[in-house]
Amino acid sequence: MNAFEFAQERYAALGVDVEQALKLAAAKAISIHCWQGDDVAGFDQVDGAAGDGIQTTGNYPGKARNFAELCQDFLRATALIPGKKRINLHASYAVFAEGEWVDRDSISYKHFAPWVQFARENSFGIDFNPTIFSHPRMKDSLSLSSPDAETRAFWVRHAIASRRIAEEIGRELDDQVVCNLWIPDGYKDVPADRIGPRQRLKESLDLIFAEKLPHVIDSVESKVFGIGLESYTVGSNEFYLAYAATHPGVYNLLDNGHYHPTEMVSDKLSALLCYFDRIPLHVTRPVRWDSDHVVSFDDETREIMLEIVRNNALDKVLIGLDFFDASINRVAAWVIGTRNAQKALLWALLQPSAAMKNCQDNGDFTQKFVLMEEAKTLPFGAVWEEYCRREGVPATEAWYAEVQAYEAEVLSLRV
Ligand code: RNT
Ligand code: ZN
Repeated sequence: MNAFEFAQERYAALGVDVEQALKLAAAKAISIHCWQGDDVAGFDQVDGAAGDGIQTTGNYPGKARNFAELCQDFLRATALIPGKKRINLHASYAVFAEGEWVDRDSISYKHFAPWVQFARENSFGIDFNPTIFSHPRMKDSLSLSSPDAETRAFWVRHAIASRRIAEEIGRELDDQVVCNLWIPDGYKDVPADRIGPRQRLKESLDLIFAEKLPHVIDSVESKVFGIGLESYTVGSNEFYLAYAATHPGVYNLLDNGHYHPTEMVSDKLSALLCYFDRIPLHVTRPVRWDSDHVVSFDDETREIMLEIVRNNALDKVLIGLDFFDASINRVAAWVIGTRNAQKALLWALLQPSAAMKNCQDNGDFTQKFVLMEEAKTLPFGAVWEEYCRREGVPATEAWYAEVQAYEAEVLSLRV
């Protein structure tokens, strides 16, 4: 009996069907953010760098500088990651023809057609985001809530253009595309008026979402604070949750770096699932604050996946990733973070959830506790390695040698 067969038996004894878990893990797409590859710089600004409420730290050499390099790096990473993949794009990654440039309120589908071709060739789905930060039209880090009507109008036009691009991508790929809106708008110090910016944001959102687009899954992403915007965030959790609840078709995206440190996104999923048929996620790793560290195989990542599985919500929760670490090899960062998300998903699918639920419903909390703890040391590694083998990717840490070779041959030549 090999290690995988042994694992199958151990799991079966607790009522867990390993083959079924492998099947479900392989079928669930994870949306991998393009912005890990270049520190959220994008292609549309000279010397683009993340600004307005977000920041990357680190200066590891070799970041992607253009469309070709970003695609090449993304493919290097995804060849080492099991499972179904989508690529999550930001509007700032518009691909312009030689000598062409248009501002963000004038971008259109043609600027993303090369991405669609890339996605098609590699069987990736696509998701999309308007880019409402790191741009001269941000006024004091305010956009859709700005007191300046022209600033608001510019960003409304950009968000509408982004939704239309997402719609066309969806039509082209015969798919539903998440179009997620996040803005940094807020104030560094205690504001004198809290409701004005929120009323203006609400008006802007109503203009943005007026057009019904059948291939788009719209979402809004709240945040508790941003860097340099510590005292007040216009798009708070309450604001967007209430907006989504009262605007059918607009969903509330949960980023697990965007809450107070003891608030858990894993606990929010079941609450939202009572009311929403979809929950888009940004899975990240906040270290003391919204630091966007690379996703680890840690307690909260596993708990988030466990809630998706236990609530029968694999079709309802749309898993996206959001991290950007410029202090380590960026291709390795993609691989580590996405393999960990996949690993946590498979781990969740292998928990004896039915048996534990039974115990809870029968008031047998002792037995539930016993199962929960014993399940932690089941032979998960053997199943993970089998999953990787079946997906045709390295099962062990051996994948890193491939990234090291890529660094020597490709990344280190970028200066
Ligand atoms: C920022 C939000 C947002 C961005 C990306 C680049 O705090 O998490 O999702 O990270 O859109
Ligand atoms: Zn996010």
